[in-house]
Amino acid sequence: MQHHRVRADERAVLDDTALEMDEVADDAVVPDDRRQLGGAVHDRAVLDRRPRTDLDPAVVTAKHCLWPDRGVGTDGDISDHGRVGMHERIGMDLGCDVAEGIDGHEPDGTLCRVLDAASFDAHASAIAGDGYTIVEDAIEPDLVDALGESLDQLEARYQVVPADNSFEGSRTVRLYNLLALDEIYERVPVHENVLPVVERVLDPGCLVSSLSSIAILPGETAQPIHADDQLIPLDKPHAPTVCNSMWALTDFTDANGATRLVPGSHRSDRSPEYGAPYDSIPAEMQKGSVLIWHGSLWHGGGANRTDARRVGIAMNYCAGFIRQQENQQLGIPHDVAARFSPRLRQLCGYGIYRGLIGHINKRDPAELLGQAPSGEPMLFDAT
Ligand SMILES: O=C(O)CCC(=O)C(=O)O
Repeated sequence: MQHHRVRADERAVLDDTALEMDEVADDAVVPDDRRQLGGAVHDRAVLDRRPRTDLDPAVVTAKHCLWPDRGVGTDGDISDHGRVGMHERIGMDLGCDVAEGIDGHEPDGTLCRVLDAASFDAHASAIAGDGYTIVEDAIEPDLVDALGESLDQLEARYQVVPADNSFEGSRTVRLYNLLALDEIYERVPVHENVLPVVERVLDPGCLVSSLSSIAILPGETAQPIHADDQLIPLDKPHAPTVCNSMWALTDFTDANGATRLVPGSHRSDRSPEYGAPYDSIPAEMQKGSVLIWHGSLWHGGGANRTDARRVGIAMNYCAGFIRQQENQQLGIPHDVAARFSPRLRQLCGYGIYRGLIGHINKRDPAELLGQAPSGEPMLFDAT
C-alpha cells in the first residue's frame, strides 16, 4: 500500500513575478545542464526543497530564491525527483529582494511552505479513502527542534516516567495538556499545513481534543491496535467525530516505532478487538512530517527495536459537537488561555459551535476570559 503523499513544498509553484530567467546571470556558476531551470520556472514547475546530501534547513528554505551566489562551487545539485533541477548554491542568498506580497513567500524571499487548497483537498480525500495521509515536511525545522527541546526540558522538570500500562506503554513517556506547559505548543493546533486538512475532515468548528507528546523509548513493544473514537457509542461506520495527527519530531521508521496503521479500517462496522493481532503498515515519515488520520482508523504505536527514541506530538482534534478528551477550559489556566490567538481560543472550546453549542447564557465563552466575542449571531436570534 502506497502512502498518499502531498508534499508541503508542492506549494512552491514559483511565480514569474518572483523568479525571472535572467536572474540566473550568465556568469553564475551553474552547470550547463541546469540552464533549463529558468524555462522550468516559467512553466510554473515545482521545485523540490530537498538537497541530496546537505540537510541544512537554511539551504533548504532559501534555495528557491534565484539570486545566484557567484563564485561558489558547482557541487551539490538539488534532488529533483524528475521535476526540475537547480544548483544548490543558487538559493543561498537569503534576504534577497523579492517583491513583497508574493503568495507563499516571506518578505525576505524565503518560502512559507504553506500548502494550497488543492493539496489540502487531496489530503482530506486520502483520509476519506484510506483513513490517513502524511503531509511531508509540513513543519518548519526550527519549530520541530524547538518542540523537541521543550519536551526534553519538561520531561526532566516533571521527571516523567512511563505509565506502565498496556495502552500507554511501559517504555513510553507521555506528557499531556501541553498547552498549559509551554507557550511553544500554541503553534501546534493552528498549524497552517495541518489545521486546514482537519477542518475539511471535521469542519471549521472542530476542537482541540488533546495535545500530548509520545516518546517511544528503545525496547518498547507495540501498542494494542485501537481506534481513537472507539468509546463513542455510535454505530460504525460513521462520519468522523475525531481527527488525530502525529507530528514527527524524529524520523518515524518501521524499526523505531512508527505509528502502525490498518488502511481502510475506518470504514469498518466495528472497532478492533483490544490486544488482537492485525496486519498493519508503519507510517514511516521524516522528521517534520505529520500523519493525519480519521478517528475510526485502526492504529497503534509501533515497537521500538532501535536504541534511540521515537518522539511525536499527538495533536488530536474532535468535532465541535462532542466532548474534548482533555478538558481544555479547566486544564489550561484562564490567564494562559486569555493570551491565545482568537483561533486557538476557539479551538480550545472558547467559542460557540454552529451558533448554539457551548454558549453561556447566550454569550460567547471567550468573554469569560475578558476577550471580545466572535460576533457570530446566536442561532436563536436568527429565528
Ligand atoms: O505513538 C503512536 O504512534 C500512536 C499512539 C496512539 O495511537 C495512542 O496512544 O493513542
